[in-house]
Amino acid sequence: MTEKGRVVANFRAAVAVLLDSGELVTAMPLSKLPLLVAGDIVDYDAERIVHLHERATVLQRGDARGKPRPLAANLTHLVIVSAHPPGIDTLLIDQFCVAAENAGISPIIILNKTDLYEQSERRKLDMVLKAYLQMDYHALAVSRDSADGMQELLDLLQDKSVAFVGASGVGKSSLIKFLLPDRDVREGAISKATGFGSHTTSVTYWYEMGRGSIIDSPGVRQFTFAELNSVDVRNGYIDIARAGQDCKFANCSHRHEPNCAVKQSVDDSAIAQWRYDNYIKLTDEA
Ligand SMILES: Nc1nc2c(ncn2[C@@H]2O[C@H](COP(=O)(O)OP(=O)(O)OP(=O)(O)O)[C@@H](O)[C@H]2O)c(=O)[nH]1
Ligand SMILES: [Mg+2]
Ligand SMILES: [Zn+2]
Repeated sequence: MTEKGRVVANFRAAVAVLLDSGELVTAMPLSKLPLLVAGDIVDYDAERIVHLHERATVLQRGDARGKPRPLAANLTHLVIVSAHPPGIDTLLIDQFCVAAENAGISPIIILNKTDLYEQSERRKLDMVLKAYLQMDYHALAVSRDSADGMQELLDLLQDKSVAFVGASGVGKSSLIKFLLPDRDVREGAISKATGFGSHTTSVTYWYEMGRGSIIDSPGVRQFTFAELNSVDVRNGYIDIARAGQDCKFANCSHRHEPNCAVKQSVDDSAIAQWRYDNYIKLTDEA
């Protein structure tokens, strides 16, 4: 009998699937299927994954050779976490924003560990928050340790299907643990069902949260786009794309063209200089 379920984790050899019946099983995907990821909806039959349901969205990154590699499926929102330490990394935040926008997923920016911020870092935090709020993104400063902003975060994530991404050590797993106090129990169940160790963040996990869900993912050092060209990057910078509608040239790259509305917006501080600098860096790369 075929049963529907949700991929909750992908190990090298097998995937863990939470069946609609509530049973947690491990299964081998048929070889004709693409790489399955947390959040995928699949059909399970006799210890096999026999079918992958169409993904509403899929977040991808480029592997070492630039080939697209799915990270998580069926997200409505991407929670991009940054913190000091290890340091608020606006380039990495922007990369995730661009990848999310191009995948039809809404970015949410979370700056964690506010309990640790000295004055200079606080200034950087305020500057970064302001820029993303100005573009109508959700952006929030939080602390797992002082509980600053945690209720707002919980409210914000209600009924959403999200994945937490960001550099290693920014507190993704800590925040999720706070939001889902029984997380360890569930991870233990996955580990028992699969026989794979779980006290590592090398695997992406899917958790149900109310009518929504949360995916915890391993930290990344850097992010490479998969199959995005410079026009995709330009469109992924929604503030720059918006301002760019008033440029003299429809295909303006916002670098050296005359009457560029984007460069004017940067001069007027309507677009932050660092957003523009990151945009130049990322379009160079794409
Ligand atoms: N002071 C302080 N420390 C925090 C906070 N949130 C997390 N930490 C600490 O930051 C460290 C890293 O947290 P993790 O949750 O493991 O980070 P992660 O993003 O899941 O890291 P990876 O799994 O490696 O990607 C841990 O020692 C946490 O206790 C916070 O709000 N304040
Ligand atoms: Mg983690
Ligand atoms: Zn322009």
